[in-house]
Amino acid sequence: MIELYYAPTPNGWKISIFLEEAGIPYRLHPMSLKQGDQFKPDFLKIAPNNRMPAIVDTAPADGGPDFAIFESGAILIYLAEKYGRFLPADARGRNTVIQWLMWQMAGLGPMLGQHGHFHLYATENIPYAIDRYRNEAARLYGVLDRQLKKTGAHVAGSDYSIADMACFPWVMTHKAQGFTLDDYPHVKRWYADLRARPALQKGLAAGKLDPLKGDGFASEEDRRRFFGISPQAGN
Ligand SMILES: N[C@@H](CCC(=O)N[C@@H](CS)C(=O)NCC(=O)O)C(=O)O
Repeated sequence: MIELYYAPTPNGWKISIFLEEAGIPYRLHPMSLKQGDQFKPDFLKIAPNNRMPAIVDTAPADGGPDFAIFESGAILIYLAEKYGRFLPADARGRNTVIQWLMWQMAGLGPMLGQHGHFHLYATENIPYAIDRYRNEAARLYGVLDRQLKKTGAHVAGSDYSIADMACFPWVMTHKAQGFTLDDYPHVKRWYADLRARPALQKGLAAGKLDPLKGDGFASEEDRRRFFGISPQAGN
């Protein structure tokens, strides 16, 4: 069984989308990030970076003990390899998917994450930070648009892959972040194609509550810690 430690955010959705697309049974362990579940000692044994998503595979292919994995990109590669889905077996195809997965993990996700923070959540308006991350996010949208123009289909080529599953949930934030896909017509076409997939929609529906909305912070200290304004565990 795949035990999924999860909150409904872009990084969490990557994994619920994969599991639904591949039709793999899993047990959801909903986490409240605002209440600090990511800092609980039992979770840190699975995910030492105190961030979700994380999984525990209780039936690893080698027949060994339970195997815990953190970092959404590593989880996607592990699941793709274990179940032989959404990652080509040939070296070129596989490496192309991994290039775009790494691009998402190191670029698109973190830059949209920072832009989202300064644009939507920061209590202080800091134009320097907003502009810096907005410009970089716009550049990355341009890179993705040119790639999708080239492939004419999916992020890493003709086949749907874990690179699409990693990028899609972050592109979902475009409206809230003040981007329009009209500026990126190839991203717009790809986004609509993926949005129509029933399994992807099921992945997005997992554990509906949005942990970044509502009044879920127990205290101002929790809010400051969540957004990295106060030191966190391990600092
Ligand atoms: N690089 C990590 C990022 C994970 C991450 O930032 N998760 C966020 C939610 S999207 C989190 O758990 N935040 C909790 C916190 O900031 O305390 C991954 O892709 O798994």
